[in-house]
Amino acid sequence: MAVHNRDIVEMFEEMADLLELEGESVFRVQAYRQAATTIGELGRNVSKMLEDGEDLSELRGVGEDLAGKIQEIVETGNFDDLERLRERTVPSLRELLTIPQIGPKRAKVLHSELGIASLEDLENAVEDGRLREIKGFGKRTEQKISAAIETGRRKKQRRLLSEVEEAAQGLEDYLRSLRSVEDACVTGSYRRRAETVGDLDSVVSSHSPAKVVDQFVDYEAIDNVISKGKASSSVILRSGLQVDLRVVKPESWGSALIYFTGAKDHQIALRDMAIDKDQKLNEYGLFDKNDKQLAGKTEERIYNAFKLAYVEPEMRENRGEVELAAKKNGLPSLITIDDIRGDLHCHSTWSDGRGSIEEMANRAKELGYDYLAITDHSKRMRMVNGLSSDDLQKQAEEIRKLNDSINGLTLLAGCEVDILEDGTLDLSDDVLSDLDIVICSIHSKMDLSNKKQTNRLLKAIENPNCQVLGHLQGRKILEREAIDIDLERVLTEARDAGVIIEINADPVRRDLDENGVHLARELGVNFAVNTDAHSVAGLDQMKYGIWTARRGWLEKKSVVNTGTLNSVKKALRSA
Ligand code: DGT
Ligand code: CA
Ligand code: CA
Ligand code: ZN
Repeated sequence: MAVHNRDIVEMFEEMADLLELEGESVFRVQAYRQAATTIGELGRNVSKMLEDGEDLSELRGVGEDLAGKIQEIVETGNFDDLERLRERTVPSLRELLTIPQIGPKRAKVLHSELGIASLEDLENAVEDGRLREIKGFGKRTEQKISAAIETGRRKKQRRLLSEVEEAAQGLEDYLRSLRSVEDACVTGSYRRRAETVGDLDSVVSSHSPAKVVDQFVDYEAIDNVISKGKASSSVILRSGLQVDLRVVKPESWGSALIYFTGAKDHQIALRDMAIDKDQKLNEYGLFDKNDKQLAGKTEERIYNAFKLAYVEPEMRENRGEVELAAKKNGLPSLITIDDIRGDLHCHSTWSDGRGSIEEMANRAKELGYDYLAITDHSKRMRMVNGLSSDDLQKQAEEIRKLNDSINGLTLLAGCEVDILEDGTLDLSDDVLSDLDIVICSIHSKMDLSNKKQTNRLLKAIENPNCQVLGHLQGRKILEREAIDIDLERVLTEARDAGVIIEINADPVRRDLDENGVHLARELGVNFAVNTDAHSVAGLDQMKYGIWTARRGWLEKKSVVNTGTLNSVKKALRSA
């Protein structure tokens, strides 16, 4: 499939921005934004839906007009209106919109007041202190913009794992569909399920490499071919993502997988083991000193030749996994998504979620879960309609009523309560102690000093109603740094108090991050992997949390929501 939902989302979002920059009506701008949201949350591929003859204008916020545009994108890979708009807009002006603090309105002001028409202009204006002279741009905004320019520079080179998934799967499908291809796999950081991905490294097994390369460069999602050799090629996809291809003979398939999956340091550790035995390991296989191939066909055989157990890609970071693989039963038996029996953090239309409690419950049932905790925001989060004590009690009543009518799934009445600046919680203890589950999270004052932020969390942990710490580090991948805390101290206190640490599965959060998970695992804390879903589709994002758990070497036993409802209840600290 050439066109992915994400391509459409990006085109519509860009369209909305450019329309706004042009001063178009709010309604047209909003229409594109709404449609982008809808497509982004769709569980199915839009091209497929069109193939099946489904009527896209039935989708929320997608009328006849936008359905037509989607069809155009799917059929041609292009979107005429957007192309024309792009041509009309100064390209460097569009760059400005990549800075989160600058929307179309501010971009227009910057242009008219200071003649700023590019990121470079903006950076100069920040340096000269000219920005703060404009109405609506204080010193703080100036600082934030300066930081965002820097982050943007880093971000340009890397993407979230979730943003490259459709492209990687499409590529794998395409390669596997070719007759001369025996097998194909996207390796590198993508296969290791890292948080971000620089490029995609595809490895193909075939008896006729040159033929595969010829067919590869014909792939319809390719924008431009950088290089093309007898058994390798590099291209840029229309989305801007780079893809490297390497084709090997079937007898080298396993060694090529190990080489290109990396990480470099893992693979070098193996190579050094070979050197110690007077052997040679490269992408073509493991060879003795007479260049006779000892292994290469599968990854297992290579690990085997070193007397190592198979190492899962998520663990190949040279963090000690090679030493463990050398011991009998030394490697952890990593948690898998099938181990998950419920989700303990999600939002509904009661606060800022887009699915009703019932819709969320139905999806949880489809996922085969035994339980789902509804944990809407507390009142401090006014902009997302956070719940007051009264609301929450009403909601809990409704949830308990719903439980009688739903079979096979138990809903828990919970709350994601804000940890206030002084470490107290945003709802009273009587209200909290009546709930089935209380998640405590920080959503404000993210820039406190290490000492204040640490004390804030320690204070929250002291409250016996605090059962789970949600997205503890508060970072957003490629967007926002983690809060500054003494993580070891917080995790230790949480462990001693019986507070569960969340691994938030939202693909921009993945929080705790993998380093935090390693530390917490060594300290012996209990985890919960939760989606924090704000829509029905959000419940399907569990895998990103599982991947972080696996990268942190977690086994099923240290994750509470792999257990029965009863065991979860026991794991939750009681007030
Ligand atoms: P990325 O693309 O930055 O997210 O990270 P990776 O891990 O996918 O790295 P990439 O694309 O540069 O290379 C893919 C794999 O190829 C890498 O994990 C290990 C292997 N590799 C790349 N460059 C070297 C190298 O200079 N030496 C060795 N031994 N292996 C390399
Ligand atoms: Ca890569
Ligand atoms: Ca690469
Ligand atoms: Zn939250």
